[in-house]
Amino acid sequence: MLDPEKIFLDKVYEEIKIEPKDWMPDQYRKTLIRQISQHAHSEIVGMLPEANWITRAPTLRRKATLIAKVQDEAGHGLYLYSAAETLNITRDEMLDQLHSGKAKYSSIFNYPTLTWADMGAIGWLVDGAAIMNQVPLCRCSYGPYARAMIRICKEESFHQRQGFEILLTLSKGTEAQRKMAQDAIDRWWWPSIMMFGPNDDASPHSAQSMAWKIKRFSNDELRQKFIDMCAEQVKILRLTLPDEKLKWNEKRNHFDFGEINWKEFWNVVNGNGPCNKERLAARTKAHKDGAWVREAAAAHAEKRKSRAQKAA
Ligand code: FAQ
Repeated sequence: MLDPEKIFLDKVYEEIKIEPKDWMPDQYRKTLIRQISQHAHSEIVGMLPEANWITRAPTLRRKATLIAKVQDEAGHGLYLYSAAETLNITRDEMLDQLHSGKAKYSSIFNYPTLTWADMGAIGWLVDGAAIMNQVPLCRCSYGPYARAMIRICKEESFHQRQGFEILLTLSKGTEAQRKMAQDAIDRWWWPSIMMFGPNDDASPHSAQSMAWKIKRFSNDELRQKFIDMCAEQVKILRLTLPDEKLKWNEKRNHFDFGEINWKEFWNVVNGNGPCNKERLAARTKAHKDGAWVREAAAAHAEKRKSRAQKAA
C-alpha cells in the first residue's frame, strides 16, 4: 500500500501544492491553522490603528486612499479566514480564539498612531515588512494559502507606496512636517523589525515550517533583507533610521544593526503592549455590534437556498 506520508513529502519536495482534500500530517494542518488564522487576525486588528485617522486625513485624496487601504486589509482577513476554513476549523472557532485572547496577532498593531505621519510610517515600514515576509508565502506548499497571498501581496505593494509617498511629501514640507515624519519613523522602526518574529535560535516553529515549505526563509533572513532595503530607501526621504549601529558591512554584504529589545517584543506578544487591551476591546465590540449583519446575511442565504431548491 502507498504510504500517505511519503506521498505528502514527495509532493512538498517536488513543489506540488498540497490541497484541502489531500492527506497531510496532523501537525502540518495545525501549524497552518495557527499561522493562517493569526495572519487573518493581524489583518483585521491591523485595520484599527489606521481607521483611527480616516476622519482626520488632511485632504480628500488622502482620505479616499486610506479608506481603500483599510478596506483592503478587511479583504485580506476574509481571504485568509477562508483559506484556514479549508483545514477543518470554523470561522466562529477562530474568532472565539481571537476574542478570548488565546490566538495571537501581530505585535505591531499594539502600538498607537499618534500623528498623520504614522500613516506614512505604517505604509512604508509595516506594509513593507509584511510584503517582505509574505511574498515567499505565495510559494507556500499549501495551495489555498499560497493563492490567497498572491492578491494580498499585490495590494500590499500599493499600500507601501502610498505610505512612502506620505512620508516623502512630509519630508519636503515645513520643518514641523519633517520633524513629524522623523518622529513617526523613530517610533515605528524597532516594532517593525520585530514583526519578523524572534531570532532563528529562539523560533520554535521555523525549522519544521521550512522543512514543510510553509516558510521559505527564516525570520532573521527576512529581517536582514528588510533592513538592507530600508537603509537605502530612507536616504531618498533624507531622514534617518533610529539605530546608531546601522552600518554597511562589506564582508557580510549586509547592513549591521543594533540590538533588538526582545523584552519589549515578548511583553507586547504576551498582551502587555501599549494598546493590547484597547485593540481587543474594539474588536470584540465590533463583532458584537455586527451580529445583526451576520444574522441578516444568514437569513438571506437561507431564503435563496430554499428558493433554489423549490425551483429545481
Ligand atoms: N507578533 O516560531 P516563531 C500585516 C509568535 S500582516 C506576535 O518564529 P512562526 C498586514 C508566533 O506566533 C502581519 N506574535 O513562529 C497589514 C509563535 O507563537 P505561537 C502578520 C509573534 O509562526 C499591514 C511564537 O511567537 N503577518 O502586517 C510574532 O514560525 C498594515 C514563536 O515564533 C503574518 O502573520 C509577532 N510579530 O513565525 C495589515 C504573516 N512573531 O503561535 C494592516 C504570516 C512571532 O507558538 C496594516 N506569519 N510570534 O503561540 C508568519 O510568517 C509567521 O507566523 C511569523 C512567525 C514570521 C510571524
